[in-house]
Amino acid sequence: MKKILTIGGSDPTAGAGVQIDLKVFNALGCYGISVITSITSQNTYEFSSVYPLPEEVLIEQFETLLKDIKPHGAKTGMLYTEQAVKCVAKYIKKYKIKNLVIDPVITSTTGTKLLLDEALQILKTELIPLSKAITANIPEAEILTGIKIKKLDDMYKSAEALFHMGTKLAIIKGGHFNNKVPDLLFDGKEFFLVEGEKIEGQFHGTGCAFSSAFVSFLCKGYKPDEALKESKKFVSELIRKSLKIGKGMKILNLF
Ligand code: PXL
Repeated sequence: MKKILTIGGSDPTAGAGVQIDLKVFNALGCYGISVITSITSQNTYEFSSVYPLPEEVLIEQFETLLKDIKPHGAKTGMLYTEQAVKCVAKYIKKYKIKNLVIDPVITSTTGTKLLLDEALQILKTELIPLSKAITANIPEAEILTGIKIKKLDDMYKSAEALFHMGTKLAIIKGGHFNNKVPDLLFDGKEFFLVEGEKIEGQFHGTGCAFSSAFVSFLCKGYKPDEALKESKKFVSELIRKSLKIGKGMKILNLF
């Protein structure tokens, strides 16, 4: 069985963060392991706080886990601090982890900062060059590349710019577009565009679920364009079946 490491924040609703990542790995037949960077306090309508874990706690988790278990792939979600980004880069290198998928989590659906400004710079210079793929939504791609995305053509330019930051597969998710929600992948040579159907509403954890599905399909040997198609299909289905478990946003349903 493929083993996949998620590195990110804890979300008590289990709708995003490491909790949803582990559920996605499981649903796709992979074994998920985790390193927690921060503890968030939130429910489906309110995000109240972020508590970043001290660096030594991150180091302790990585050292203990990775001397025992070698993952086939990894993904990052909420990293929050510069120290956390640097620490992740160090362990990806030290344990030569292939198939690193970066979900560049910058703000929560409710608008809370999930990556500090200094950390964003380090993510660009130290972590993206170690990655196999980056899965950015439109606002994240705009922040990372500085290119405003107003039309499809801008997505192509942005994907090229992301690729040139040092990843192997640049993915831009067009969920914030209104019509065909196009997702675009650029591998340095070719572009692949996958369209879907817009489902109205706000759903918690779709970015986390998408990047977790993508790393799972990559680890299972799917080609990048197939992994993209399958991940999009998988997440659309979770959105279609989403549940209202609290008073606010709906969460993805993996049953
Ligand atoms: O969806 C991004 C995300 C990632 N990780 C954690 C989160 C969120 C959004 O709220 O809470 C822990």
